[in-house]
Amino acid sequence: MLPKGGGRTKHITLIDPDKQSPEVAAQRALVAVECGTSAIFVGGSTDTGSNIVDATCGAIQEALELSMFAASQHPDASEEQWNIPVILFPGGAHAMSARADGILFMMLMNSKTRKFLIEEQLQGAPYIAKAGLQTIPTGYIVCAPGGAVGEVGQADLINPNDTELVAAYCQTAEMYGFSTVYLEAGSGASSPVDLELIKTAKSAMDCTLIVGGGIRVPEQMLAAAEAGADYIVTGTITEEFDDLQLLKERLQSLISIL
Ligand code: 1GP
Repeated sequence: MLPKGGGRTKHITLIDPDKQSPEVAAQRALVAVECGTSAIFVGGSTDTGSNIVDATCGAIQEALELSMFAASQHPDASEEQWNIPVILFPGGAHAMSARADGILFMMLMNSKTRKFLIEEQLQGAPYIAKAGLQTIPTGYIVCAPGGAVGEVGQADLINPNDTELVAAYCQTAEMYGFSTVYLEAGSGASSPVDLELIKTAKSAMDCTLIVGGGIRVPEQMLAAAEAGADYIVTGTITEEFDDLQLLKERLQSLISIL
């Protein structure tokens, strides 16, 4: 899950279950898939309970299955288009669902508290094992400006000139055996992750590199892709459109740039 795309950057849509009903989340996810997104992350807000996360994962999975079935009835349609993983992006051990396909099993590497370095993981691991969720071992690194996740996660933020530090974090992630590193500027950040940090991270390790936070326009997508992101996550823009046609146009303009 989340392999490097052979040089081509892919897009991931983040759905925060707290921001809409499960039905609307499913509609938004389908629009994102139509536009070419490669995976759906479900999570974000720190206080969302497992019941809402589970209902949202279930609604998205059902919608994807229905679309896949509908495509199978049309010779010109592609079933494979709807074969998209739903992956938990948990704010903690309280936000789980067995109806996801996998989970970003994250260490918030630059957190100053044990809670996000190891304690939430200890709480979540037995559930994950029982549910049989595929884990994606991920070094999660919060960069300036950091937003809510920086504050809640008590992150020692990575600043744009901290290139040696971000390289050391990436090397550490790789030495731990993590498959993936996620450079995060914070949801709704006023500016995305600094491009030098992305370039440095990319050249410091062989892990899959995810970048997200504050990416809103095609130019920012392109710049992050050229700097070396394997996957770019957007979340907030998906929440801004109640009109699905407008959402489609906005996401198409972003994803088609890749
Ligand atoms: C947040 O990186 C994601 O965890 C997406 O950020 O909501 O700013 O797109 P946005």
